[in-house]
Amino acid sequence: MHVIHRRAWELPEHLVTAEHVFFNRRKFMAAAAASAFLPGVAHANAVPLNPKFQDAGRPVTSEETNTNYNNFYEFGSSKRISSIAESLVTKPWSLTIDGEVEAPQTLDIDDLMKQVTLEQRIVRHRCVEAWSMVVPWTGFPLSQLVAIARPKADAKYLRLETFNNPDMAPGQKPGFFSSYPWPYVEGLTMAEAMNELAFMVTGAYGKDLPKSMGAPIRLHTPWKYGFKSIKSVVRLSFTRERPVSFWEQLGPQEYGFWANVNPDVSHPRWSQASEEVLDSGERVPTLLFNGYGEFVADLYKDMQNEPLWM
Ligand SMILES: Nc1nc2c(c(=O)[nH]1)N[C@H]1C(S)=C(S)[C@@H](COP(=O)(O)O)O[C@H]1N2
Ligand SMILES: [Mo]
Repeated sequence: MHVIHRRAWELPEHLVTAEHVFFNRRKFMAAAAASAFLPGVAHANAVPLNPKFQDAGRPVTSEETNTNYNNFYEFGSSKRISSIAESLVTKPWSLTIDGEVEAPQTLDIDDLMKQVTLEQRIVRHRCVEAWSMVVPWTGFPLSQLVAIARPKADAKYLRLETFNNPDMAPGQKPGFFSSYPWPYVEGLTMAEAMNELAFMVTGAYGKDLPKSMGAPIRLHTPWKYGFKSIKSVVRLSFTRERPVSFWEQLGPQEYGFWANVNPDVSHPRWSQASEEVLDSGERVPTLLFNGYGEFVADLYKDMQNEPLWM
């Protein structure tokens, strides 16, 4: 965002723009100047950057890299699924909320968007495959969606589910991946879901979320390996039983429920000690909880017998 500071009467727009448009533009420019904006990112409207997440300690990964290096198995196992993912139909889109709630409901995403407060966050994303990037998300804390869902006191877990439609996702066609247990499922404890780091993402780089990144709405849990960050969510179920996630069902020795980032606990087939930072050409040491321990370490302090790191 390039803001030119001039006095209002010096602005050439004043001469050519209708007064109400001029006024709105001034308001927008004031908002843009007041909140810290991402350099070089175009903003359709002024979504504030959460000051707690304005610096990920590494440069933001380029949009070009991020939209062309994705894990989205519904569209195949390649990282370059962005053009195939264009067949994902995101309008209309609704979220079904069920399980242990006061009243099950189906929420149209446009209605949901009117009920939440958007913010931007720049956060690190660490895939279990030992690569990472830094992403400027737009979205809202998952806790806001939980409040809308009104779970009952006996809800212990939140189970999230992706669409299942072989007509728009070739990976879901019978025989494409033998025995993959579609739809993609993930889960969190209620305490994790209420943690301020758990984020529902609706945009990236100041724009609507690209299909390859899980449009129109996906989860991001930056302290966990990337597979927890389920894309293109259609259903949230509040449960008493711990959900079994997609990768856990496929390979429970390799992918668990907790999946918290820990450099000292190797994946059975590779080390997690370091990661390749996409775009940078560098490998850096991986951080416990991906560096977000101040927000989440307390969640696990009485769980030493759980396999927290896979
Ligand atoms: N529905 C669905 N969600 C998914 C996946 C997937 O294959 N399907 N892959 C996961 C993995 S392994 C990672 S690393 C992230 C990748 O998100 P990105 O493509 O936006 O970087 O999405 C996660 N969410
Ligand atoms: Mo991943």
